[in-house]
Amino acid sequence: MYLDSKMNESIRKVEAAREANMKLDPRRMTAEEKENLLKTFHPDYREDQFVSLRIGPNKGEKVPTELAALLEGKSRMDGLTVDLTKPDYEADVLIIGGGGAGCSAAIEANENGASVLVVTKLRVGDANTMMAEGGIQAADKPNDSPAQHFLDAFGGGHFAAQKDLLYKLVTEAPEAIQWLSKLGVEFDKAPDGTMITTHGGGTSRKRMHAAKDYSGAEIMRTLRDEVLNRGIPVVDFTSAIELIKDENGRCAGAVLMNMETKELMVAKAKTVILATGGAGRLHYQGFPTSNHYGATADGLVLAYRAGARLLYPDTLQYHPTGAAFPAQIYGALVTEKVRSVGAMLVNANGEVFMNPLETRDVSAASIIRECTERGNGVATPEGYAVWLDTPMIEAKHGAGTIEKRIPAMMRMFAKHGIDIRKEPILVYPTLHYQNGGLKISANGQTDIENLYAAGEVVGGIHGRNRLMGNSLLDIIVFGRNAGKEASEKAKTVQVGELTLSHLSTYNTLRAEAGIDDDKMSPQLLPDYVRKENRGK
Ligand code: MEZ
Repeated sequence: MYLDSKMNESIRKVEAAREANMKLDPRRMTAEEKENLLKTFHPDYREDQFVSLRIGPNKGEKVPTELAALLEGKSRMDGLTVDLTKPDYEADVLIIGGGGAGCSAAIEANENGASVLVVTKLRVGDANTMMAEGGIQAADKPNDSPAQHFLDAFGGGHFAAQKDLLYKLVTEAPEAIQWLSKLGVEFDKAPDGTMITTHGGGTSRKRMHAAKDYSGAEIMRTLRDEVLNRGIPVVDFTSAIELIKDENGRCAGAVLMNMETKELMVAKAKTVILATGGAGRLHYQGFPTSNHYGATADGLVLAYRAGARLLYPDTLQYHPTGAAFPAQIYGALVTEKVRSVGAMLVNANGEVFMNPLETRDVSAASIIRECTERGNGVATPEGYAVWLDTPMIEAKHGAGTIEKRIPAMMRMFAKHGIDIRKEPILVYPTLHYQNGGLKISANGQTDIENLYAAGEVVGGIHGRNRLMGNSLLDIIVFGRNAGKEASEKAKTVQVGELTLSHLSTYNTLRAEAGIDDDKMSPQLLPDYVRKENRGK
């Protein structure tokens, strides 16, 4: 239900062109066209939105301005003390983060006989995993192979992925699907029991496994149940505000903070796994986000301050189709699956302006170009947008398809009076994923001994752009991997005297670089205080 007369006028054009548009098979862009498009329109190329880091392992490299302020920020421990000799918690493996990667790690570490502690600043399962919709990739069909999966992801990521990590991702994908199925994930299946798979942007084979369009929620539900059923201790509403090392420079725990009372506690561990997720709630460049409330780059800050290197921190993913209208769902994810099952992107004049399954960076840049340089966007209260012509889906595949394949989308828009079976929807890129993050080796360890990382906090698995469905996959493959490796390592670790001396080192670097602003980090929660009310 679009009440704006300009929007309605534009919808009439989309409806008039629908039949002809459905017959189109828009060509893919050439490599040169893509490169020019990205350079001119992708937000990663806006030089004025990045600064060079002045301190730390990535000194001299560019990162988003908002992230630099946190990486170079002042520790929340400044002026505070904790008694490191009297830990409040002790475990073999401390896992920071209760999303898909953290829970997968917890299950495997528990399976390997380790005592595990999960701490999470919100509740277990409050994570981007829960919000992933369209599916998880795995090359497990006869016409496909991990090699094919590798080529798609390597090309889609601009040939920048760490080959050993990507190899692990694609070769362990089929087993990851089996593992999830055995734990109880209800993937969509054909009547004969075979998995239904679809295309995503940049895939050469149909390898997206889904649970309708709430794939992440179904996976997270299952992992969370497994963690709780195993009796793995989980401390909710408790953030990690600094890592702790031992006298030998190895990671050995974290300072925790109760999010409500602000009480500080010490968790001592033989190994630590960071699984703190992404950064969408930093709203880089003012973009809305599809991310959950806790996505504030905390893990990057903790590890960077302790000396871990980041890989590709200057590359972010803007999901091409964030909801652009109505305002209540501005930035919410409109899953790529909507395009996989047949909807095309159409401009204000009813014209198809691109192949709907280009890779995400290319699609996002193409939508931005349509709305800016070409002036073919639909005006919305928030800016401009293009149409995603959802009624095409049932025109192609028959009545009932939308409710069966993308019911969450149908429900999200129905709440606002829009029936996506009958009306197209307005979309614009939304901040969705950090392609960069902590550098790890294939065993999941960061640059710091006994500090492991898994999930969105890691960089390098996907290169400089990630394909749909490879993130749900990486949290499982690398979450499990980190759980196995960290628990195995814990068997051999003798923790020395605990210390926070790396904070003094960091403070010295700050002072030497003349950094005197008092922005505290990690940020922990998004900053939604109106500018005029700040400090009140
Ligand atoms: O991998 C993702 O980011 C994903 C599955 C998102 C989506 O469009 O549904």
